[in-house]
Amino acid sequence: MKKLLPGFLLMSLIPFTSWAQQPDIPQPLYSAHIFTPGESPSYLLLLYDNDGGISGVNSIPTFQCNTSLTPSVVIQNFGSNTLTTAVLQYNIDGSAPQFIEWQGELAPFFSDTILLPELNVAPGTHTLNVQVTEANGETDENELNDYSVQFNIVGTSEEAPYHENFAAPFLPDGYFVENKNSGPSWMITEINSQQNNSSCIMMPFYFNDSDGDEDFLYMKNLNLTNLSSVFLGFDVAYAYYSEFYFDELRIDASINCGGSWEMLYDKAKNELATAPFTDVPFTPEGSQWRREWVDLSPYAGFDNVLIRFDAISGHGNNLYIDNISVDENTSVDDVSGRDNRWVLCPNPANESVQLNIADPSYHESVRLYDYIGRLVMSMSAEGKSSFSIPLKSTPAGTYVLELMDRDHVISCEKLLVVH
Ligand SMILES: [Ca+2]
Ligand SMILES: [Ca+2]
Ligand SMILES: [Ca+2]
Repeated sequence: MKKLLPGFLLMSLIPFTSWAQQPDIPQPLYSAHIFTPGESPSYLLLLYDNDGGISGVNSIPTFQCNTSLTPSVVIQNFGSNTLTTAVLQYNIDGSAPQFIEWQGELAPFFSDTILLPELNVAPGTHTLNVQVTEANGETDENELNDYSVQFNIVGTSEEAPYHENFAAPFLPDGYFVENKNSGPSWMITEINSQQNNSSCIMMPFYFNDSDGDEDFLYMKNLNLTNLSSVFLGFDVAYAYYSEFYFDELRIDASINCGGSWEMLYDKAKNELATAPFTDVPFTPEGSQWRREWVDLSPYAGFDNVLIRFDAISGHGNNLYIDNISVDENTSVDDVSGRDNRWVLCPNPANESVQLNIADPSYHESVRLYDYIGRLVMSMSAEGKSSFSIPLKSTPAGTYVLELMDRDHVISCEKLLVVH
């Protein structure tokens, strides 16, 4: 029988005002909400005499490499009667349900933890659904406190060289998105201006008004044992919204399945932008793409390398990524068919490096980036077939030299600076 919670209990248990001020907290009337690990639902009303619910699922990371997991679920009494028996039903992705009978003694709002049997799941994105079907021997009528949590199993790593141009209208196998607030996030979209095919991946920052929100795009995990030097390449297109509303893109890598991450790339605002800022949703023209290179050489030889794109929202404007490559060389021939004729000498270099360009007629500039993608130097290459770049004041390390025409990267080379 439905009833309203007495006012004093409502006020003592539920921070109504704080809930109303925090729209990111899952609201109690949305049964369709899918939780991510660590997120907890909130419940406001004791509407039923006998009502068991699930208030949390533990030991389900957002992703893991192991294909078996042993979650525990938190059963909570949302009814006004003491809960002494309950039947839990659970399944993965809507498959045949399994049942667990629970016995105990829970006063209203008290909870207990139940360990589920080991679950074995195939690589991919999955949803674990847990619900209480019976409470105190009666059918549990309140489904709003059932629980679903999404997780990802990382499969066997794919051997590099690796290329992905997002030709299909859905995320490629082995990719997944971590979006804690369930807002607008990484998605496949179509941009007519893009080369190869019109599909690419987009982070709709324009529509994400949650400042500081992080959305992760995980690439297919890769086996780099056959490569001695490795570069991650990708096309990017981005415009920010205004002087005060701009976003950030980071790239991290992990060799222990996400146990720890190293940041390899970090750009925002002008460094990230490929087009002038605009206050309408940004869609790139063909000339508004730029090829980026990230040195993955420290990861050469590892057999399970996980790479993620970390989109940090500043409520700016849309970001696009396409034509991801993980390969030994940085020639863009692989992805765009452009010419690549230049020589760096010496390499490694100490005081300077000499550039010899076969056809100087359509090259405009050379840019030098450091290991995490920060622009170190930019100089004109217009009409020059040979020139020298001074490196005396450039710290020793790994760099990337880009040869540009007016809008595009023509070619990239890895440059080692030693002193
Ligand atoms: Ca229930
Ligand atoms: Ca594409
Ligand atoms: Ca988000």
